[in-house]
Amino acid sequence: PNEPMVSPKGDESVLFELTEQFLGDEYKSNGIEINNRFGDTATRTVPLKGLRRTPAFTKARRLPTDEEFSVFLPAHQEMADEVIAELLAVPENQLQDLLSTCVYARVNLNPQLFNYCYSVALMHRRDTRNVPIQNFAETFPAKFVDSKVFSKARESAAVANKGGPRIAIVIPRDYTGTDLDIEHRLAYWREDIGINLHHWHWHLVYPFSSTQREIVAKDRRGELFFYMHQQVIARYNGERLLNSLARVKKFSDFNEPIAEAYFPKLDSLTTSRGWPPRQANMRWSDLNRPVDGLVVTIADMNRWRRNIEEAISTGLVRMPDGSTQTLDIDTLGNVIESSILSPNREFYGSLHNNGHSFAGYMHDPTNRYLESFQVMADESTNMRDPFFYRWHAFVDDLFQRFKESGNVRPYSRSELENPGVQITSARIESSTGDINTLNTFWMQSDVDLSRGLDFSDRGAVYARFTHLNHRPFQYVIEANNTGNSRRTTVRIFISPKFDERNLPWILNDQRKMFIEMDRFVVPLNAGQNRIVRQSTQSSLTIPFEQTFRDLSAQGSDARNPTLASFNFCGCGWPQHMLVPKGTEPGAQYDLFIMLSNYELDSINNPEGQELSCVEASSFCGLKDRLYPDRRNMGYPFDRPSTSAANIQDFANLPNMSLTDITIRLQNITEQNPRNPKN
Ligand code: CUO
Repeated sequence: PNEPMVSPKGDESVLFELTEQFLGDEYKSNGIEINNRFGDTATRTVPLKGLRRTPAFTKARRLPTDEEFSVFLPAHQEMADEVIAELLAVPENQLQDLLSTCVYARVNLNPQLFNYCYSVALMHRRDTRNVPIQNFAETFPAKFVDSKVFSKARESAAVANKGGPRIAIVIPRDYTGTDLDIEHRLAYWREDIGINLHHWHWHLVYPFSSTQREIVAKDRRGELFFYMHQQVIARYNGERLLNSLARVKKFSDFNEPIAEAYFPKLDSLTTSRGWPPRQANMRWSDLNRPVDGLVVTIADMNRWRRNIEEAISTGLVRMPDGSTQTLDIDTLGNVIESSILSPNREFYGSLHNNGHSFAGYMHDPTNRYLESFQVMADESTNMRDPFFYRWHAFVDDLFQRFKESGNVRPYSRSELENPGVQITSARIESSTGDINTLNTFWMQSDVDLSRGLDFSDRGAVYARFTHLNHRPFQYVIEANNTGNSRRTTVRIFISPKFDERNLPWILNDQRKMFIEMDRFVVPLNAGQNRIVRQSTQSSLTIPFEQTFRDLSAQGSDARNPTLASFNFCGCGWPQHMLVPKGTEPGAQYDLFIMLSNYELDSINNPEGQELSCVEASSFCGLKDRLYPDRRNMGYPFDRPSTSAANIQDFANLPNMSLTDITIRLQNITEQNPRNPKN
């Protein structure tokens, strides 16, 4: 109803032929001819097979089509469970039936609810696994860019000739605040479209609830919840130091006022309302919003937290029958988040998810004003908000306390060394010719928003945004192997060299600041070896074109079969944000490289599975396979060391190296060469 049943694809626009069976009552009774408006511009009409059975969607129908949807709201999660179950229940390889069921769901349900369930279903049905799901910034661009873009886009669509050249609508770099707000210094990072897309995609790949347990029960998903978010906090903290701010302060007193304000300046095209802002010094309140299934108090949060802290300090999880089990990091991830894999959701509650809801409803905790949630309660928008990092710093601290508790043993020398393997030299070579200097700069890129706009049948609507980028570089590692030929895992991390007072770190603080840059397996011949690895090959990142897929102006990747398998492949840290911003004079960083013992790293995954896109396994795992590293995620920095006080002590094994590097920001803005020529 509020978006067309047309799928533009390249120059083609496809119209589904909706018979009465598909229409909601409001259309049946008043005789609206739904096809007419877009029928004029459709280049192809697709007839639909009749529905064998009309899905009841008893719960899902209760969400009006013009409301926001969030998986953090228990009522919405139940609706999603219902729709996903229905889409998965269509028998395998009955794709016409699936299409009809999807169209029926699309016409009759809230568009965001539909989009979420449709994406999860495509990703998890065996017969649609390789069907690309649409980029979320394409279907719901309003969650990613300044709301002013849309009125300008309407204007431009109204006056432009079909197919004529388009002038990009420029999104200013500082549209959500000024530097009078110190937190605004980080806006370029928090509001980056690629970072927000990564986070949305991660949670789509790793849902925390489903009536189908196997959708949730992916290999080590609880540990990956910990690790991916831990690395986000480490990256954010490093970025804060570069902007002369201290590391983020965890939000641990749930009654304390929140100093950080946030005014998102996003409008929802679904609700036709602006996203609610947060003033400085607002507080959490008990939530009593039965309509959202959200009746939870701060006292509940404190009780769950105490129970989790008890599990962390004892190393034991209490089961519903009163027995106990040993706590491990994967279980702890599922407990804290919480996912349906949490062994005792009654006792440990849903601490992390409800934190997002408390933050999301500070302005209307009892629904008195019929207000929708703030950006914190939506996974595609919450990384924009400074409070996200305060909340996740609290969450991360729980995990770190577990890693620092007596229940986790520090690594022994034999778990860190790699007998016979020695790094003889390691350096970074930049494409600029610099050695051990990384170069960053600003770039303006155009994205085509037209597919998420219902007035844009006249062609592309480009928005031009500014983002950080860096010059490509390579790692060059020389290693000596006195043993037989074998494999090794190369692990590359960087960290700021000094803390916020410009003092060298103690290891237990710096280990939390190391950010993973790459991890890969290479063969080592007997004798001297030279390992060369490009920055674009990072196991963390996906290329710009894959982050933005159809959005990228010249990427035009719907027509590029090499990017067909977007589903897992859209998950990944954006390549353009791989390197921290640095500073103009140059920020000093430690480069840590380790060649670990492959016998303790290896995982038996089936070889030879054809992949049609770059995978970013460090944060996102591998589709239908085991996480490709047997070590604990974050190894070797996930645990404190008992023997080393600082990184120099720690990195003194022959299979490790520590190199001083500099990250230099060149404060210029370049145009992305892929931008369309005006
Ligand atoms: Cu990703 Cu809190 O888990 O946002």
